[in-house]
Amino acid sequence: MAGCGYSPVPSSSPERTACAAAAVLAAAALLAGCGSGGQTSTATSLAATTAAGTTTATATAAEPAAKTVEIAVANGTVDGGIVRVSVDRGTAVVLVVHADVSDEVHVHGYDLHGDVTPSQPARISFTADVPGRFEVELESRGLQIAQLEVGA
Ligand SMILES: [Cu+2]
Repeated sequence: MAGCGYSPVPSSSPERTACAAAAVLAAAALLAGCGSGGQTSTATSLAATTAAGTTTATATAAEPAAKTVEIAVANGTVDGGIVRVSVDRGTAVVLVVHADVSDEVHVHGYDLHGDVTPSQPARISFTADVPGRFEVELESRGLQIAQLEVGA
């Protein structure tokens, strides 16, 4: 808002109103600034606002992005500890599990399996459409490697 004070346009009242409105809109449009001057500034702000409105609408309508979760197991433990994953229901999830042993990755609840070897990570893709809290483990070792939490 402070930038409005530098407007070189002399007509105070209409410009002030327009600038105040533009300032609010400009703030929404990532501070697209109204400091550089009168008519041009206002036009720019309105254009930016239109673009911002379009962006917002698009973002709202967009599908949730896929969540990729990398898990690394070495020497019988999970790098950084058990990985906790929390996603909204309906999120596309990709689990990528690297291990220094051959085993089978098991996603409980969803009952999904994927083989892992030292040279080939397991890659399990699914849509998290069942709410709850589920273990992911290296099946034959009974080693929990992640906890998947899916919101209701
Ligand atoms: Cu299991």
